[in-house]
Amino acid sequence: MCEKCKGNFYITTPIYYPSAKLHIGHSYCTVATDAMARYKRMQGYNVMFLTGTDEHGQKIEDKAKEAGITPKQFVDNIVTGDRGVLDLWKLMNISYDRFIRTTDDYHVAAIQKIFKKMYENGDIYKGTYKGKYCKPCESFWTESQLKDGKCPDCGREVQDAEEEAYFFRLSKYADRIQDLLENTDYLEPRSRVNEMVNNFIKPGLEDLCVSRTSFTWGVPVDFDPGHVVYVWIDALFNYMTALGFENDKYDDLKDFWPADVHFVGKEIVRFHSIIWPAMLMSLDLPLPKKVFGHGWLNFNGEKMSKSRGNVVDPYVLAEHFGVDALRFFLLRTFPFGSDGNFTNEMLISTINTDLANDLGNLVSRTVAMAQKYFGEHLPAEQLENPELDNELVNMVSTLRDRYEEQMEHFAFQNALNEVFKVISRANKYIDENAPWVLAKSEENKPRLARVLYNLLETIRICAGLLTPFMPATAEEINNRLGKPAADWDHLNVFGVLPQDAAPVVGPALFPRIDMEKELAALEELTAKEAEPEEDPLPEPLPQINFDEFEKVEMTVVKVLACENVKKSKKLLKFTLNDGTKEPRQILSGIAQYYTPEELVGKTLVAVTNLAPRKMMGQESCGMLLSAERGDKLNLVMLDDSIQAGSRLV
Ligand code: ME8
Repeated sequence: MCEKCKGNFYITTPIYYPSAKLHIGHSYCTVATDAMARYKRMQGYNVMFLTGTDEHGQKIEDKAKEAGITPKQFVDNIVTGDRGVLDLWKLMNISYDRFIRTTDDYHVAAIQKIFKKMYENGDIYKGTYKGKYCKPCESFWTESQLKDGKCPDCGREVQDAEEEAYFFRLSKYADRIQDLLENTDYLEPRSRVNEMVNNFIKPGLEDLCVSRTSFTWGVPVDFDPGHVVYVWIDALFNYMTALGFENDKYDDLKDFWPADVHFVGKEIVRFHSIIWPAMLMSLDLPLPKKVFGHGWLNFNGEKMSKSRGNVVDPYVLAEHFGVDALRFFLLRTFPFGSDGNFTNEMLISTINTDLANDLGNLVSRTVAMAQKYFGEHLPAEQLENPELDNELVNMVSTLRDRYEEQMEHFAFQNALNEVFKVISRANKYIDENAPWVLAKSEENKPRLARVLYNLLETIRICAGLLTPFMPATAEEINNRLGKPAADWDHLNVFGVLPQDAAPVVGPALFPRIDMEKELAALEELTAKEAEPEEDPLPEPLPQINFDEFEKVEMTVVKVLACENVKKSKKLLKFTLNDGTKEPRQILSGIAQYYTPEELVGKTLVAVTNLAPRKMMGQESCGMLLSAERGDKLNLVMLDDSIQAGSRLV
């Protein structure tokens, strides 16, 4: 630890599961962690801010297979690829100190050692797993934990699972965990403690299945080939391997473990407040000082997810509104411990009200007046008026303390409320003192200078305290004030700016946004960005040999006539030219995809040696080829230049 430092501070975000690109909900926790890390650095702490990606598990293996690439290629794409996780954190100005990928060699080797240690101390044993498994959540559940027979976390279907597996003696630690949760400040907010104790501990903690044999994309159990380590053991220990636990890559455990706080979303509080401390207890390791379970952001009242197509893409929003505005909005609008509902209207109105009107105007009005009335710099001769000044000056000099009190409790919203109360008060101070009236007489110039000085000092301190939330904006404001001292020790002292301050005018920090126009533009963009959930691929068919393939006669046909079949919603009746003299009749169940009129004259492909069959009393001699997945269907159509009767080979 450095001489001047107040101490070490270790803070983490959950490591992201790169099964799809991140949405704004994912950025929420990382922005909050970044604000806390920057705040602690500003206070003088030696901070370690860890984030990363959690890259193993069946879901990733499945998705990679579907995409026809290896799991490593799949995760590389999402983590290091264009507009991937690393790009996003860069864009969002996330000041992490370390980034861990659970596929990193040092981590994999460390997990193997950790698993073996728990096996050797008897806390991991071999048994048979029978239960339920939620694939998307990578979670095992007992029958009693299911909600209406479905996964209690995501509400989706679970599968029966039975296999030889290793178990962790979670049950052994039930009493110690209950004591930890109920009698210490380990888990916050407090409401999450009751949830954990009542829903998971009191019904009885069962031993946890900690290995799988049904897929391979995980950390192999080195003493039992075929088993891979349960992804949550692999993931949770990242917080320690990234500091050098069971590896030589880093040597930071002595400085940073135990962690000061793990920020995690509410749905993974269970892993961090029950499984994580139990495993640490098993290895006799110090427990993290705190886990803070933040709420979830919904979007327009619905759960946010890429697959549901209602995604709020952080790239789109950040590029559109600016990174600082987005970061600010996330922490200003929603209390960190509770759920929130994200809407684009709220985002725009927060930018307009807080940033354009209150903060932006305060800065631009003050700086513009200083320049207009005094030119390059304020005069040193200034006249105080305690009656008019004291309220503002007192409010500003004590702001840091009120802000600190809120930040220490991770109450970002309240901390920002304190800053914005001062900003509003300062705007009112302008109206009360009416600088434009003072400017009319030479005699009032010293008073005018003091009014502007007080405003500039207010801005200096507010901008300093906004640094963790809007680092680039705070720096820009500080530049406009002439770069006065804005470090922590100067943020509770009024009068740091030299009397003859020389502020410089700049463009509007946050131009007002036209709500209607922006909403329309955003809708268009987010619709483009949304990735609707893909329909599952059909099961592959057994292999056939070439002779079998050659038996299928596929012929080019031209549509001579087409009509709906009476009393059938699905069937279209085609009269086709198949190159022979006789027209061929085929019935096809595609009426919901095409109107008869649009198909007349088209060149299609038919299987022409299929045995005829009757449909709705009419004969169908063959089958038209089409491509189908989910609820989409396209007839196979060829260029009209090809003759009817040509054979597909
Ligand atoms: O859970 N609002 O990864 P993950 C707020 N790999 N937070 C949200 C959110 C939303 N709409 N959607 C997701 C994992 N999050 C594990 C963590 S840690 C050892 C392993 C949050 O990518 C979510 O709550 O599914 C979680 O904290 C984080 O994003 C990462 O989610």
